[in-house]
Amino acid sequence: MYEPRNRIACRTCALVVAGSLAGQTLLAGGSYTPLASLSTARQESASAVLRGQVYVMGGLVSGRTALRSMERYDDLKNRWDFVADMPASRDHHGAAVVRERLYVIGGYAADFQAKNTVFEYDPINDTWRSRAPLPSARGALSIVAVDDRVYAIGGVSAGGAATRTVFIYDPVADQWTRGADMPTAREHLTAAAVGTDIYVIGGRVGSARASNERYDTLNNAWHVMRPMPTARSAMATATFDGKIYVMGGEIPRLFAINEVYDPASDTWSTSAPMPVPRHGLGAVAVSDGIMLPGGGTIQGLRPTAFVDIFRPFQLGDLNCDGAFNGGDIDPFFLALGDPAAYLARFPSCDINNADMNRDGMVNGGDIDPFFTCLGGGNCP
Ligand SMILES: [Ca+2]
Ligand SMILES: [Ca+2]
Repeated sequence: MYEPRNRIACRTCALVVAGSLAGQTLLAGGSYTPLASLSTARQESASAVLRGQVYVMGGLVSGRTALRSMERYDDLKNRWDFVADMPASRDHHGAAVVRERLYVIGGYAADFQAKNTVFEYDPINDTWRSRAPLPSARGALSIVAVDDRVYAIGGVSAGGAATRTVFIYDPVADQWTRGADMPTAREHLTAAAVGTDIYVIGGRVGSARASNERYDTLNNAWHVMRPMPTARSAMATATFDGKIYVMGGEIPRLFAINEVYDPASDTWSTSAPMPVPRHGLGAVAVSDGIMLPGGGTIQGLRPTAFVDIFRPFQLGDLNCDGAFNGGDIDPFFLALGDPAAYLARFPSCDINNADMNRDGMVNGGDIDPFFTCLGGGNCP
């Protein structure tokens, strides 16, 4: 969900830029920078931002071993610290934050059976407690928070069937209600919020799905949107600057692809592919990009501790260093005056970042908006 309180302070950017530009992988449409690895390799874990810090909890470390542990990212020291274990091991669960509490919902235990548990984490006291359970057990589901409610969407039932259900949790009342069923049953699906809408993307029922369905939380209504170009499941999905990035995944193979959905136009585009393809990984929007902890590095099971951050290119960033500043002036004029020379000099950058007035053309009309934004005025 794109919301300032869910995004960590920009201390990470300084650290990333100063510390590891040499390790950055620049590709058309964005860049990926490795961060400190998790203490424990894990896939099918969950992740969330709580009080400005990224947490990763649970997941599979081997075929039959689910984890109880939770790690918290220290963005000043670029390291992960263990905090209190969850009450029980979980994998294929989901997590979301409401009112500065973390909720870990559903998932499997080592028996690979879906659970109905709800665990609440208090970051001040580093303690967990159980809350009202899901009305029905679910694993490989999606969990998203919107307006102080937690939405548990789809996933596998205790009987192993893919579901269409929406369960809605009110943490204050500690009560669950049921929302309208989504059009397409799915598990290993992903979801992300933009405003008060939740977009539920991909997943599988045997084979992978390309479905993109929008749940309007205000009206409890579903709308079928333009499908994702590449059917996949178990992707990393997060909202950044109003767009939804859908990265990696599996079925029918391991994917590196990064497809971007723009809810404003109901269109898809392609951004930079992942240099380290994974599925069953975390995805958390932070101040300067989307952090991607862990995941499986082959289709099936091979968990990694690897973590990187994807930073979409931004308008005005013509040298694609992740920042818009005076260093972009010369590349901007090169892009305007000699696009071929620009592309030759900056082969991994996106010339469309010079389209400052977003009219689909890079030309003189972009000069005033460029300098207005650079000078601290209105930016597109
Ligand atoms: Ca720049
Ligand atoms: Ca333009």
